[in-house]
Amino acid sequence: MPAIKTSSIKLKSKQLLSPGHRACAGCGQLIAARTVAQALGPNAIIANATGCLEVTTTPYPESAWGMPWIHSLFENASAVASGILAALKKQGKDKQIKVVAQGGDGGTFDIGFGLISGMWERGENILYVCYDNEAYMNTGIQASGATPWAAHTTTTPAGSHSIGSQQRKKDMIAIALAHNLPYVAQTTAGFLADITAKVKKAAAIEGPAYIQILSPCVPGWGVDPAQTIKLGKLAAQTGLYPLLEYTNGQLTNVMKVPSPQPKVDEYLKSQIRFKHLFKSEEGKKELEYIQSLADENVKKYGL
Ligand SMILES: Cc1ncc(C[n+]2csc(CCOP(=O)(O)OP(=O)(O)O)c2C)c(N)n1
Ligand SMILES: [Mg+2]
Repeated sequence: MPAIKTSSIKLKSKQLLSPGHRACAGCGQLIAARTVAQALGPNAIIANATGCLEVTTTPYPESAWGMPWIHSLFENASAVASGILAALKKQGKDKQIKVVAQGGDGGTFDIGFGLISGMWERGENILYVCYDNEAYMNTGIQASGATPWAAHTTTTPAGSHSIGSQQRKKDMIAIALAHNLPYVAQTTAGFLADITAKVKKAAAIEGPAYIQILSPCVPGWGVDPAQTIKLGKLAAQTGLYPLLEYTNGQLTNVMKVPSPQPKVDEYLKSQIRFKHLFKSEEGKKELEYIQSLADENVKKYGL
């Protein structure tokens, strides 16, 4: 066998999501997805919604996935996962193989939401992972239901008449909890060991589970590729995107913010999508408002 082929086979057998894919250097979503894949192990089947993760890892005829993985439409990863689970049940294999659906925030908060809600209603034993980079990145940074207050996107451009997005981020964690899921968690690409622990816990639970991972996006947020992990950490440490874990509807685990609590400015200032806030008196007021959202979280979740 030619040497090049042998080495690629070796690589495949070692990694469930291999490097050499086409995501941006430093992509928070790919770092998180690789961590998720490694935590799941090979006995899992992933249904993946359309979005950056799918596009960058599977340009036909190549695939970076070393585990069973199927691309669905943008909106129906959860329905495809339900079908996979039904087939595994029929074959008597549903206890040995974990079914996972995953997608971006657009595919989760907005366009795939109806089918996700149905999957949760049915109480199916499927783990859903949302990689939240806070906009429709794959199609050119359009705002989604996950886009935070005052962020510049191509559909919420900041300028003389606008401070960026004027919608508050949709609370998908609360929506998941409203479906009475046995396991709901939030984490960020700044805490890879936390992702691993949460995925292992969620995969071991019988029933539907939801994990939402803040995934800093290099072009969409306008950040340096070397900063994505740091931003994932700061998002949680400021209180804006806290690390949370709910078991049977009860908040069972949080990561406390450091003392002193870093100000949101520290998190926002290196991101081009928020740069307009640092240029005017009006922007200063918005920064105060964003700080109040972080402080609200600190109180609400006891951070
Ligand atoms: C029904 C439908 N509408 C729109 C699209 C175009 N589209 C493909 S990926 C995408 C954005 C994905 O955004 P998100 O789910 O947040 O994932 P990201 O790329 O940000 O990781 C859109 C709008 C599509 N493929 N199908
Ligand atoms: Mg997105």
